[in-house]
Amino acid sequence: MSKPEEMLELYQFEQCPYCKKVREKLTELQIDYIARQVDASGDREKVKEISGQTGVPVLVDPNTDTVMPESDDIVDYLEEHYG
Ligand SMILES: N[C@@H](CCC(=O)N[C@@H](CS)C(=O)NCC(=O)O)C(=O)O
Repeated sequence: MSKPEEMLELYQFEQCPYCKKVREKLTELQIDYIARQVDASGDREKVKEISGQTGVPVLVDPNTDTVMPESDDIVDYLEEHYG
């Protein structure tokens, strides 16, 4: 399948193991993305606003109007759309 036309965004923080899983899948698929850095224990207002919950990772794909939490769902989504 083709690469995304518009850049994906990943709300995440470096030490989060679930975020790492998604970063590794993005790298494996050679997909460029914008990392939106979230405080490990701080303000999650933006994450809540866009996804309706406070957990990260959250993937935003403007190509399909998708906003998705849950690392396993994100990995499956990336495989399906860009794998
Ligand atoms: N089941 C989720 C777990 C994600 C998760 O627990 N993320 C932590 C950071 S490592 C978090 O954001 N916790 C705060 C919260 O859920 O509000 C996934 O696989 O993405």
